[in-house]
Amino acid sequence: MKLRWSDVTPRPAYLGRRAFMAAGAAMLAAPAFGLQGRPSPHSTDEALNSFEEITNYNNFYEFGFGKEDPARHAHALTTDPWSVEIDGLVERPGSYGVEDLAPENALEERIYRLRCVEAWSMVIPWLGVPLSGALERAGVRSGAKFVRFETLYRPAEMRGQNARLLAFPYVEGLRLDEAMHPLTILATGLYDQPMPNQNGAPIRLVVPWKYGFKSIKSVVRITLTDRQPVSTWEALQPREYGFYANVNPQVDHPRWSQATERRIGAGLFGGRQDTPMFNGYGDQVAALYSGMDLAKHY
Ligand SMILES: Nc1nc2c(c(=O)[nH]1)N[C@H]1C(S)=C(S)[C@@H](COP(=O)(O)O)O[C@H]1N2
Ligand SMILES: [Mo]
Repeated sequence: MKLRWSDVTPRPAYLGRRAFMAAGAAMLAAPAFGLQGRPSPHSTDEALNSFEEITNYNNFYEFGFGKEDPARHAHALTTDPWSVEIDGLVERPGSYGVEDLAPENALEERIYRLRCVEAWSMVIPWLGVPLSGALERAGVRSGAKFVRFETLYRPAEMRGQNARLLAFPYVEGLRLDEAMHPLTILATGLYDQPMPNQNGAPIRLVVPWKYGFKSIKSVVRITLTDRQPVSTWEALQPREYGFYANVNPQVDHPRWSQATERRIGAGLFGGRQDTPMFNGYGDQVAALYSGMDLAKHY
């Protein structure tokens, strides 16, 4: 299956997006934004969420709790200049530019399901590159077993950081084999456009078989390490947000079921659907966890 969003987006949604863009400063730039990802066999052909949905219903606690807060406040974030520090167990530690890690001419379109631990979901046409390539640029040293990611800490521009809604900076982590898996990407855009601030500009992680909170936004540091990182949500409540956080309909969150999800935009009453194991990516990723008790390591 090799599809691009323009092949699979229903016409009304596409027109909706054009109208949306025409309303903004981007008028002439619509075709000229120039970001075009190569189609990927990893893309789903499920119906896409609209650009409006993807950019107006967000979790990004650096800008507040509410789903509309990121759209309202993330414009305050300066995303250029930006650099990502890669350190720890690497051959070439240092400061990497977004363009070094995810060159425009290498971008792929990855249409992925996103399943939030809160039991809602979307389908998003990301633009990005495999994280593995970026890590290879820095040269992973033997002994590295995990990758730790950190989001920008800049309370002057990220108003939720002053409110201390979480222990900032936001931190996430992956096992090295999860980080090197071909489905794991660094995304720099969506719908053929540079990443909107509320979705984690200018560069964020996307790990489609895990709950959304693993897909850390606005990354400024990537550290290769021999120790399992403690992620922000895990530190807050380890019984609710484990390190692995693989989507698993059989392991309920202590406060709600994970068996089903509400697909955003699918309608107020008809929108619930079953959640598949590993968010539907089991064929590709189940082998990473063979022999592990997924009810214990959630
Ligand atoms: N830095 C940072 N990254 C974050 C979050 C956050 O609050 N801060 N929220 C996470 C959660 S809970 C989800 S569901 C996804 C949402 O991504 P989206 O808003 O692009 O759909 O981002 C994740 N990445
Ligand atoms: Mo989430």
